[in-house]
Order: sequence, then C-alpha cells, then structure tokens
Amino acid sequence: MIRLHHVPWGRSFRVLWLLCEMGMPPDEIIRYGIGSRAMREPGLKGLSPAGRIPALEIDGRSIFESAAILQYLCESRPEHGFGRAPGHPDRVRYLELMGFAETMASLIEQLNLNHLFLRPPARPSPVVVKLNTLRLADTLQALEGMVEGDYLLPSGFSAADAMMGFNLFAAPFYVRMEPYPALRAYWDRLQAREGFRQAAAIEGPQEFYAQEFYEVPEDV
Ligand SMILES: N[C@@H](CCC(=O)N[C@@H](CS)C(=O)NCC(=O)O)C(=O)O
Repeated sequence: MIRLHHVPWGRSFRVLWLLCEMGMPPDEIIRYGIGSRAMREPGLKGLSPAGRIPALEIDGRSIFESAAILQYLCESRPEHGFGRAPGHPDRVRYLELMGFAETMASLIEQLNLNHLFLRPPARPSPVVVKLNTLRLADTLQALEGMVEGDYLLPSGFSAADAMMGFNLFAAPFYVRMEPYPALRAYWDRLQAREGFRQAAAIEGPQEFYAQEFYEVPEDV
C-alpha cells in the first residue's frame, strides 16, 4: 500500500514522478491545498512535522522530505538504477544536485509566497521579489552548465533529475528561459519520459499558477 500526501504540482510531484518511473504509482493520493486547514491538522503533522508535503506512506512506514523519500525509494528499489551509491563516479555530483534542487526550490517558494499567497492588505515586496528572482536566475545559469548528455549525470537518468525537474516546471513562471537553451531541451526530454507523462496524467492540468508569467512588481 503506497499513500502519497500531495499538493498538485507541488514538490510532492517529484515523488509521484519517481514512483511512476518505477512502475508503482501510488495506490492512494491525499490532496491538500497550500494554506488549507487540513495541512495544519494532526493527521498530516503526524507524518510530516512541519505540516508540509510530501509525506509518503510505504513499506509500513512514513517518510517526509522529498529528497529523503527519493533516496529511500532508490535504496530500497536499487534494480531501477535511479540512485548513485557510494563509490559511483557520479556520486558526489548526485549528492550536490539533490541538495541544489532545494536551494533552487526555496527561492521558488519565496516567489510563490509573494506572488500567489499573500492576502490584502499584505502585498509582495518588490525588493524581496527582485532579489529572489535574480537569485533564481543565478541557479538556472549554474544548472545550464551542468546538463551532461541527456540528463544531469553522464551516467543517465537519476533521482536528481526528478528533484530538479519539478523546479523546471515552476521556474519559468518567474524567470524567462530564453538564455538557457540546454535547460529548455533538457526539460523537453524529461517531459517526454513515460514516467513523467504518467505522473502528469495523474496530476491533470496545473492550476497552481494563474498567470503564464509573473513580472517583478514595480517599486513604490
Ligand atoms: N524541503 C521540503 C519542502 C517541503 C515543502 O515546503 N512543501 C511545500 C509545498 S511545495 C509545502 O508543503 N508548503 C506548505 C506550507 O508552506 O504551508 C521537501 O522537499 O519535501
């Protein structure tokens, strides 16, 4: 029995995607809305102490933090070859990317907070938005130089691609992607994978972002 605690097109998409890559989509998906009461209730908090998604119930246990969940899946199902074990030539870059994905996602989270979730009279801070947008662009520039062949590791698709792939869904709502041709081609390759397509079909059309692009607000 596999149960995923999930926000559509949130970071739990990484888990949904890797499960689909492994041919074991969740038996049950509990969907939440960001900021909803259900996310603050003891049910989710009992599985994920800060009331965040994802949390995954699998193998008679529950796990939170997307990177930890992906790593657990790779270690418990090594036959898929999606992890990079100690001693593997790509091991260090793999570990770097698993962490770097959250450096990038934390910038996206700040932009989501400012652009999507503030309620009047609160308003986005132009300075904070500008700074986080520039910092997000810096991480994309760095990642642009890290695409090795078809994926991020020369040895092929890995959990690090699932970690980063979510970011490449979200980042283009805040940063124009024209300067990053390698990332755009990489994102196209990720979306063409059967596992991604299956996860996206389970997910349905994204409704997380209401606009195609969010500009940095004008200074007041
Ligand atoms: N580092 C965590 C971050 C989890 C996280 O913050 N998830 C967001 C959705 S993408 C969330 O649950 N937000 C709820 C909130 O901020 O209250 C992970 O990768 O699992």
